[in-house]
Amino acid sequence: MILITGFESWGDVPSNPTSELVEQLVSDEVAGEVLPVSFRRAGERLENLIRELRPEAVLNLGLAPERPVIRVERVAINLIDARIPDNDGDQPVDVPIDPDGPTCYLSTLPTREIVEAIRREGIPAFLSYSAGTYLCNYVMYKTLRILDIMGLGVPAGFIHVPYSSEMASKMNKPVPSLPLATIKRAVQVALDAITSSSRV
Ligand code: PCA
Repeated sequence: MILITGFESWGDVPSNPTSELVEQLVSDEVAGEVLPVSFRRAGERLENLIRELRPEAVLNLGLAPERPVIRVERVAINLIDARIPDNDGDQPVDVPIDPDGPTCYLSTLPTREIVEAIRREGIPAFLSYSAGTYLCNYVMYKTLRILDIMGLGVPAGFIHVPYSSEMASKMNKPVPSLPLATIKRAVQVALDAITSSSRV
């Protein structure tokens, strides 16, 4: 069983393609969860899910509103610096995610293979060395931290996606986007790469 997570919308983002992706990708082998954009609630939800499901891999997804391509994140840092409040109105600035945790965790997914496999499909994808300092970095760090504490050596990491073109076409400002089917294909290719590299 692979666990994939997405996010609800937040701030001035009208809708988040990752919640739709998670709903569409759930299957017998894939469990999905849409996480709240909340520092207080997202970590707890993740921890409960991982303890309950004991997944063989975890793939967290999030929207990067300004980016035109798929970005496979390589590193999560132990820092929150929220530029805007989360959906509970909390805005932590310059605080560690876990005061007892390491400075950073590297993704344990086959990140380069995933980028290459997505590009072979004709979909633009890049490695990224910063998942930001908001909820996405938080969830990637938390996932790797929880797995570390539990001693579960399963692959885990994060992929940022752009808006879907379907969403972008309803917005009143120009934003980079890819068709939802294209983003979904990229995530499927990533899941295949994770499965074949870890023989989940
Ligand atoms: N993207 C935000 C939080 C939720 C999401 O989908 C981020 O990049 O932190």
